[in-house]
Amino acid sequence: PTITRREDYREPDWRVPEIALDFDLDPAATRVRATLQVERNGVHDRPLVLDGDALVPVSVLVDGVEATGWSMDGPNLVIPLTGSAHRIDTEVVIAPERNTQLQGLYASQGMLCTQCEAEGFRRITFFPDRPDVLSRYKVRMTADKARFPVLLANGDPIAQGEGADGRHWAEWHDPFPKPSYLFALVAGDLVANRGSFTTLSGRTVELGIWVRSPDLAKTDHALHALKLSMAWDEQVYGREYDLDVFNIVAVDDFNFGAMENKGLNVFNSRYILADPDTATDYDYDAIAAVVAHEYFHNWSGNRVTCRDWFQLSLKEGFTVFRDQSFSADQGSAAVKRIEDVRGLRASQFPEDSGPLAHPVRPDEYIEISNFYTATIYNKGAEVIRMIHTILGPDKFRAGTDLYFQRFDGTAATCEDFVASMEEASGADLSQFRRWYTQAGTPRVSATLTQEGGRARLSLRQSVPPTPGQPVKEPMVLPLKIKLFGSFTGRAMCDEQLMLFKDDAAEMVFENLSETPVLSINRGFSAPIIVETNRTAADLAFLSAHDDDPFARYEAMQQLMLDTLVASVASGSADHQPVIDAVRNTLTDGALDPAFIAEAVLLPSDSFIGDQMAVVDPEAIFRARESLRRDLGMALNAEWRAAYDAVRANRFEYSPTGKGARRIKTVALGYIAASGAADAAALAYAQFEGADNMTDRQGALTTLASGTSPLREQAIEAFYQRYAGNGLVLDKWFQTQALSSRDDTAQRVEALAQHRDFTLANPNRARALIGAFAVNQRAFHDISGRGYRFVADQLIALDRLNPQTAAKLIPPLGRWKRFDAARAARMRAELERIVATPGLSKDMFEQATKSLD
Ligand code: B3K
Ligand code: ZN
Repeated sequence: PTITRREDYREPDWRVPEIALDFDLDPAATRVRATLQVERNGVHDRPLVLDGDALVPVSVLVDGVEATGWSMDGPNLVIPLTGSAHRIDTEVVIAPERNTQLQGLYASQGMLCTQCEAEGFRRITFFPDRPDVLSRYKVRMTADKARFPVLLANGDPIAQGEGADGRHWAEWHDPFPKPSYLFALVAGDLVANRGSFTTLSGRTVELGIWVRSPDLAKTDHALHALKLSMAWDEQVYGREYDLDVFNIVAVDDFNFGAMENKGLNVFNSRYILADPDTATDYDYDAIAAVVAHEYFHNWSGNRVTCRDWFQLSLKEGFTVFRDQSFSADQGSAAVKRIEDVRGLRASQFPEDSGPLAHPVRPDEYIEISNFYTATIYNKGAEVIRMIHTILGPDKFRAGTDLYFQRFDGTAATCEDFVASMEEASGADLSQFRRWYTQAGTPRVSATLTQEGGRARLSLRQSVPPTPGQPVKEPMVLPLKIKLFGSFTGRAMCDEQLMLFKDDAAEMVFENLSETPVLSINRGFSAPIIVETNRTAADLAFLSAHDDDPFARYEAMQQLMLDTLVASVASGSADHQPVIDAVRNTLTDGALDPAFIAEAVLLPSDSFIGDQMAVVDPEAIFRARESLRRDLGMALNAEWRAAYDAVRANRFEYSPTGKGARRIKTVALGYIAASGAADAAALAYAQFEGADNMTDRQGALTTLASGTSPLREQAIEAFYQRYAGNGLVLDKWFQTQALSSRDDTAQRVEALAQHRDFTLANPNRARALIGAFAVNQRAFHDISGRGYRFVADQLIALDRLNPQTAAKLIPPLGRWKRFDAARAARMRAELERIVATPGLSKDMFEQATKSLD
């Protein structure tokens, strides 16, 4: 397979200012006629090359005349042209119902829909399918009126009418030039939850959330989130919506979360549909965040798009930062930051330390779909957040204003963004740009020493080698730092923002009247790993006294981690400091319950593993369970008090309601961990009596890892209650795949044979296989059966849907982190995948890189 390199970027040979598309829609055979106005870009004699993927031209016309000189170069259509501007007409026939890749035009549950990013448009029609070719689109769709009464596309509806034989048609025009990856159409039997929004300048926008009619009652939350997002982008970024309509369609079969097509977002239904009985608080929050994310792309992605796919983080990192800020403003900013950092550590840190590590702006790829990663999205968001921290909110806003104004209607680069930030603020970000080029998570060691009234903070940084980048330069690390007096608990200075730019640095604090304790990287101001010389007592102190909630959480996590790592190393550890710290937090009436619930959770098995030279999944599991049991027993009364305080709450979707449900299930988990005789009955009562999915799934999760006979009863009752609800069945599969029981691998193998299991639906595949592969204990069973099972499934999935299959490779690629026996078995499965005949280039790239 060929490698695409950033340094090879060239402007397009031909521009396409206008395109008209005419679809004769039918699931078995859709006729696509395209009319392109093409213009030669610069002086050259190269032919027009139109990307195609599995397309066969039915006809090709140049300036209205049947063309003869065209040829195929592999999948692409090559048309020699003599003039500087021409009209090109092509016609192809495609089969949406046979499209199992879910890329291009495909069928899902009776509707037809599209997904074009990154390179799906070429599966619909011949076109220069690259983001720096911007065109105005006119779309006409004709379809059977009974099967497809609703016909939607980008932009504004222009006309509609009846045709012959029960068919009807509609025309949509999008006045904003856009790249092909933002094209979308949807045809189906859909109903809309309608709303409207009045913009900053007083224009009215008609909003519609389109679903199949039984789902209509589950769309209010998404519609509400859309209105909040539109208002937030006006207030915080001064960005106004620009079309008269904004539509969102929910689709059951979708490769990822959602897609920001201009004026017509298409969503995985899991990020639209919610009611208390079927969606958890986590789902409600994720829906609001994804609705916001896709809406925010209208400016950061659509009005200003990417020049090439190496610039992907230009729109994704920035837009994730925007959606994170939006969510932080809707509820507890501290809890949101904790969740985002936990996500970064769970997905991006392992990526950055493994075989698939790549910079935020990569240098090369085989398959661009493999680069929609936690590094591009989440580390990219951290990079934007650091710019925000360094510049401050006002200069940051001046920078985004300049960026949007200067690059509106164009395809821009990460460099354009950073340069706008520099120009608007006067800051020098030259060294900061290394965040775009160097992969790997920086490590900082911070040592605080005291002599009399003076303390000295010594810092050292290093960036580990990553594939293709053996040697690294020092990074710019914005570190928020503060000292607290260990006796009075008082702050000993204001928070300092230090820009740490060299291999080593020192900071001196004078006139100290008591022993200081170091609070560093407050708010997770830099996405790095910090090692300090703080003692268990220091960490316990900070977990109770730091005035930055994130730093409090972090101190508790570090205390827990240090305890667990010691326990794994030596078979046991003193649990008392953790027990005392958890008691303090749990019983601190001044704290937000949602924060408490996050702070008292132990680090995950895999995060503990990430701290170790060689991951020992069984020892980690034992150490963690032992600490959970001791916490459960020692604080039995406190957990029960916390539980009883909220036990009788009725469902209410509010920050208070969410906090109460969170602490409730966390407390239930600890009561179960203590081995209390009544724990399973308590969990079953919560399961049965729940008036919402958060409580019900929380109880099911607790039961699923236990040994009570009530476990099977709950699993069966859950299945019966939600039979036919795909999104809830996903939870059913996932909860079992995440169980910490000894027999999880067998169970998951059996579930793969269940009549409701299918690889054809990406949500279902991820719910079982994706979840199992991150269940550290079960997946890494020493027998190797977990590896074999996942490899078998991925080989089968690759034949249907390469994009979704390739996304599930990374857990197998972590072999270097494990003992020789496990590593050999993991490698053997990767080798088996690579040797599979007909493997997609998506899987080939992920699996071969994972073997290095
Ligand atoms: N831009 C899309 C992601 C497309 C993924 C293509 N493999 C959704 C988003 O990030 O908003
Ligand atoms: Zn995005």
